[in-house]
Amino acid sequence: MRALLTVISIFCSLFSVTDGYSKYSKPLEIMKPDSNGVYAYDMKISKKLTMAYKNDNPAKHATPVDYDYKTQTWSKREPNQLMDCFQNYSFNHISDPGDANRMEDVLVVDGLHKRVISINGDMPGAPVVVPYMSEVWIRVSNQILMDSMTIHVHGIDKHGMWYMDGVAFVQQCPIQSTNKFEYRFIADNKGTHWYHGHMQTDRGDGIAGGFIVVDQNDTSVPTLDDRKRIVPSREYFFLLQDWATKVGEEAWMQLEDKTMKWMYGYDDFTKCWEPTRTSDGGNVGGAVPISAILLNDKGWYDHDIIKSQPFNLPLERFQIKPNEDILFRIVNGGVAQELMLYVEGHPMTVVAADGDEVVPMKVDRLIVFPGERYDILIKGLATPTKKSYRIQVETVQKYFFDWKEIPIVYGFGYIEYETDGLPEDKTTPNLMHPECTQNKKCTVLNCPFQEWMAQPNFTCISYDKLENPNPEKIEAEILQATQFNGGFEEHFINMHHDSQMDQFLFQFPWGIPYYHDGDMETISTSCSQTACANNSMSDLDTTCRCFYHLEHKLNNIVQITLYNMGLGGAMGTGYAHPFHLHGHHFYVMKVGWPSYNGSGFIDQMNQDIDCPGRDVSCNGKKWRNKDWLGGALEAMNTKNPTKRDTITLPVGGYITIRFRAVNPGWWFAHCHLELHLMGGTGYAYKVGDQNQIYMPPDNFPHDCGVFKVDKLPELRLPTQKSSNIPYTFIAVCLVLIIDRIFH
Ligand SMILES: [Cu+2]
Repeated sequence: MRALLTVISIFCSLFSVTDGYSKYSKPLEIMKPDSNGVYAYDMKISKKLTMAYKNDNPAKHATPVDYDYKTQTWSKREPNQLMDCFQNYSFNHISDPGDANRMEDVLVVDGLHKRVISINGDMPGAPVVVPYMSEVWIRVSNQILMDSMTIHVHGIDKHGMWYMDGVAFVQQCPIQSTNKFEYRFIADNKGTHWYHGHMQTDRGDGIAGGFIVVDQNDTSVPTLDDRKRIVPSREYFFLLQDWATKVGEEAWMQLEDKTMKWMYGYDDFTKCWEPTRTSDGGNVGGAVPISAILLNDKGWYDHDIIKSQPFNLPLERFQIKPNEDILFRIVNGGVAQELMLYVEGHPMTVVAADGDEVVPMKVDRLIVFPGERYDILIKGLATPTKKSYRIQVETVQKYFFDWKEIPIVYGFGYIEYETDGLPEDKTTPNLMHPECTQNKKCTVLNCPFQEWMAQPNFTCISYDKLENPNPEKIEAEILQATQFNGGFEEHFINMHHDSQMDQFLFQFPWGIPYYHDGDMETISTSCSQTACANNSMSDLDTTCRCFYHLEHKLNNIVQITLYNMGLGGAMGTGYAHPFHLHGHHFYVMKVGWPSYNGSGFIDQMNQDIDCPGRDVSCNGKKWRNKDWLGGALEAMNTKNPTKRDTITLPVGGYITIRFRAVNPGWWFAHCHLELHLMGGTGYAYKVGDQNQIYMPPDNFPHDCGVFKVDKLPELRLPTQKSSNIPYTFIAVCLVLIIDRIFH
């Protein structure tokens, strides 16, 4: 009998869902490989109702649940469809042990009931943790009823295997509804990365999760203590999201229709959406109304309640012990907003950016842009005075378009001490950063501007102040500050217009470029310089949508200067764009900022680029000082540039990046704001000639594209095999006859 019970309980545990709502975030753990040593992970992509459970329920009812912040209790609704729809029952884990299991299936998200895209029932998907250089096998089953999707693992270069990178229509055909697709590659880059959808708006609707690559031989991280390294006793992951009130498709349609002002609803006459600005006057593109800031799957839709009593809400909690060293691996997986965070009462040490180690830097606040990752080290207090300390996450937007002040949106998590007897702090938090004062200013890493005039008690540290701890490992040619004799290419790209790369709006091809080397025009619109007006906004919108792509010679040092200047900036100023490069990591060689007036507003664009001013189109511009061309850019960081894959381009300024084009294939580069990418802020790039690009497996699906039919199809049946027999028979007879004649 006992054996039978054991078997039943093992059987049940296989089917229990364990990654939904749980009070405490689980520390990261390395996955177990399969018997061949491969790290195989199945991803079932399907829609799921938030604030509901479906497991442990014979009728498979999705049962909505509700949370009462006043009593901090959960209840479940009556699942019987023939009974009162508002009948609620309390969860009782004692009288009904199944309730614990049911709660495990609940995604909180913003506390409202709606459909999101889930990965194995989670949103975000569970973090995947694999060893460095291990073989990864992600097996995707698309069970979304209507939509196709893909998975991109952001931060892994997948050397040679460009077709495993997941960009729909550049690297693969979309995975159609009901279809399956497998990704298989080497985890070739250590650190904190993430996976996300790369088809239209699927990322913002829920397809995202952590992807962590761990060096099993050395799990230590650097510290401020004279480069002493320590092994954190626990590592936690969290993904931040600016969770929108609308699904991505509706937000995109409203942008396309230019009906954005009804973002709060076409029939709500009390509220009108308008664009927002940061405190330097720069716009923030696609900053659609936010329902909640999520830390993992948890936030709250009622902005007044989360600001006044976050401690009463079901938010993410991370356990810690006094003096314990904890590593937080943080991703901003959101769609539009850069987010600032800090941990109450606990200094943060930044130890890695985009997965790559940096010289440890102590900061008071950290801003993370969509696509970026930072690892921060926290030390537990020796004598904590309360049970829980707030992780505060907030938007950085300052003004509406008409300069009215914008309300900040907040998200919270908690670190909670595993010490008995500590009191829970139930006082309304002061969210206005009271510990940052005129005498003791707070440092903020990664501001999108040079100084934060609207927050005089903040001191901005720009991301180029981060230092590479291992500069001796950087190739000499990356650091070369004199002109190159061959093997070098220099590109300039203006990202100033509203969703343009130079004057082009990127348009995805409708087939895979690799398979159309000689006939690209059959699957894409080519970009013609002459067809694109340089300074007329109306022409920009209509004529310049094309398959914009660059070509890099294999093994060249590539230097790209992205700038953000001239006429045509969105709403007159332009956006700060988080730029992400697939396939290669780059070194941050130089950041050029605009100049600001006494109020902190962008005054003049950086003078290093030959852009006459904001009234003239500045596409196609280069260095004002021609001596800087060819690799001799002055004031680059030739000492210790950091290695990144996502970095923010300031409004009115520029960034210069370098990498060696070692990874042949078709890749992608784009702004990581979802609606900007949708709008056209991206380009594909090809590294190497066609014969230098590794071929995908022979059975790689590449039949997306165009089917044309130029006449009424003929009615044809398959050719009968037997009809070949007479010809074969006749041929054999002829051979025999000829043979007879010649003998
Ligand atoms: Cu952008």
